[in-house]
Amino acid sequence: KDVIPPLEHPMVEKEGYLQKAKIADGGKKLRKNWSTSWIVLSGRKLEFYKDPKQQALPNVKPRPNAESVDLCGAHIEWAAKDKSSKKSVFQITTASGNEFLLQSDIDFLILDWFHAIKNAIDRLPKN
Ligand code: I3S
Repeated sequence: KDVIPPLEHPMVEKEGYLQKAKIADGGKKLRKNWSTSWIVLSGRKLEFYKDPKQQALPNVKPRPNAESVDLCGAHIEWAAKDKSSKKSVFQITTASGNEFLLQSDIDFLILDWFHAIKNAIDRLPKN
C-alpha cells in the first residue's frame, strides 16, 4: 500500500550531521564559515538545521535555524583542492547561484551523502 506523505512533510530519504559552509548566495561570494549542520534530504530539497530539534519544530515561517535548498537544476561535484584544505568536501550549486560545501571526515558517510544527493538531482527535471 502506498504511503502518501502530507505535502509539508515529504518522505525523508536521508538525514544526519555534516560539516557545512555556505560560500555563495545568489552568485555573490560569502565568507566561509564552517559549522555542524543537521541535513535532511527529501524529494526535491535539502534542508539544513542546527540540530534535529529544530527540524521537529512546527513548520511555521520564518524558521531562523532552517535553510531549504531546491535541488531542481542544482549541480553537485567533489570540490577542487583550492576550495578547502579539508578532505572529502563536495559542493552543491543551486540554480539560483547558492553554493554550499559539505564535508565529513568519515569516508563512507560522505560518499553515501554524495550519491544520495546526486541521485536526487538526476531524478529531477533540470529546471
Ligand atoms: O577558503 P578559506 O577562506 O581559506 O577558508 C578557511 C577560512 O574560512 C577559515 O576561517 P577565517 O575566515 O577565520 O580565515 C576557516 O577556519 C577554515 O576552516 C577555512 O578553510 P578550510 O580549508 O577549512 O575550508
